[in-house]
Amino acid sequence: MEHFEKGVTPSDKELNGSNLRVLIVHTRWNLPIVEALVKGAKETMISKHNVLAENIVIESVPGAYELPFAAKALIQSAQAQGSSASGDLLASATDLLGELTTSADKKPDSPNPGAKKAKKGAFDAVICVGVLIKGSTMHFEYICEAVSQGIMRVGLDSNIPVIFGVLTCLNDEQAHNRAGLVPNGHNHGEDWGSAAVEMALVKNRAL
Ligand code: DLZ
Repeated sequence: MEHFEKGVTPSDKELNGSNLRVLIVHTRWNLPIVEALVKGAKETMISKHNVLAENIVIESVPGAYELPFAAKALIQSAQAQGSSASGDLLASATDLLGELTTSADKKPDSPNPGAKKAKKGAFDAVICVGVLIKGSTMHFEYICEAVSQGIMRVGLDSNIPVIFGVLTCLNDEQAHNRAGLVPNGHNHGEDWGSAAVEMALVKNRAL
């Protein structure tokens, strides 16, 4: 048998996200690990897929159980605001992980008149990011089940791709490994960033 490399094989298509607007909703439970995953997703979308930093909106919720509701509410309000002037509210939503905002993100307008501008209105994709770590009770099982079903439902009901960026780990070590926080670890946030761009392009029939 050929050598088997576990994980996702990158798409052979060009994943150009320069015209996409993406929402990342993340938990504040297990925040240091979540921050690494959000950073991985954000930086991959910007550096690998040309998503504009100003077209990535980041919001937070307490825990993973809240992710589906928040994703749905934010998708709906962005759609309702559409391209109207009130769209500025979400377009300028604060980056709740301030340290993830680079100085380039903060430039109000590009001096280059041909440069792409920040999009307003509906999101093309959403990434829900969280880290569930099994404890000694059944809480983990209930939350995992509810969150995975909820995230799937939000995507199918809203017709916006919602990426399942939730680690469901048996211990801290697994979580650190999958957030790329240990040597030879892999940051799954990077895969989620690529998945969001790919699925947004599928949804927009741009692939
Ligand atoms: C309660 C709880 C527990 C035990 N563990 C986690 C976890 O590992 N990761 C996470 O994101 N959230 C956890 N929560 C919080 C729930 O997701 C939720 O925020 C609360 O039950 C309130 O609805």
